[in-house]
Amino acid sequence: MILSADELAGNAAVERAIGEQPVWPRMGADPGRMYRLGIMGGTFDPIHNGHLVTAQQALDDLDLDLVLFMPAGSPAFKQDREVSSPEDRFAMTLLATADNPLFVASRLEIDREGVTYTVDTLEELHRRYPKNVELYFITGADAIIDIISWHNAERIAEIATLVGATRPGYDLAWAKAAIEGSGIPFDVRYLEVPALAISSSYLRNRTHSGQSIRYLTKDSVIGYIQKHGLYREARA
Ligand code: DND
Repeated sequence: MILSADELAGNAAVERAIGEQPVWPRMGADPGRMYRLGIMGGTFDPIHNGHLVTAQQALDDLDLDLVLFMPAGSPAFKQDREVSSPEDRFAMTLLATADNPLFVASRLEIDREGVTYTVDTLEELHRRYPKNVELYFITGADAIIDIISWHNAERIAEIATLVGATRPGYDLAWAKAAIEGSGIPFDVRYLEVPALAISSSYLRNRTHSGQSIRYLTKDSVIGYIQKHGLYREARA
């Protein structure tokens, strides 16, 4: 499904509203309760069903109120690699999340100049929302070990809870030991996400070699990839 211009504009309006003032469910509006805001950060080159299923499971299992999908503008750990343009990655993220009212694609990171650091994003959300909004940063369990070496990891631990989603066959004990051994007091909730050993590079490689990526990501994303000729060229 390709969204009409009106549908896209509708989602963009929601996103603009999120930037200025939280929209439904109005995060933090009721001072009598706590709110949980999930943030699914990624390069999303392209976004796929693994990302979507993980976010949905985090939403359900951790009782989140909303998940922001946050494509990185200039991914910190991919400075030496070729990455699709931020606008292409944002458009695919918007298309993939458009039919879920509790998923919102955010421009926060792609509109920020310079290298994208997660701590800056969390700091901004922390400042923007009232104190009764808790931040949950969702990541794959393989990436969670890297968090120790992320920019200002200590501050990330102070302002957000981490959600580590395990991929199939992943040894969780190793991740837990690495986190505990870091000396940084991360609060990590682990999540088992069954199936889906999908990766963005797998989708790129299949597209490059002319194979179908149907059922690995949303049809709307596949339509965008075809229409814009993404991943036709081999990457270094
Ligand atoms: P990736 O490039 O791994 O994203 O970046 C993940 C997040 O880390 C982004 O928000 C980056 O800005 C942030 N980061 C990275 C490095 C340094 C710093 C920050 C810093 O601040 O210093 P991908 O698009 O490849 O994947 C997105 C997420 O989805 C990742 O957490 C990945 O582990 C996870 N994932 C899956 N989860 C479940 N099932 C699957 C998955 N495939 C990817 N099949």
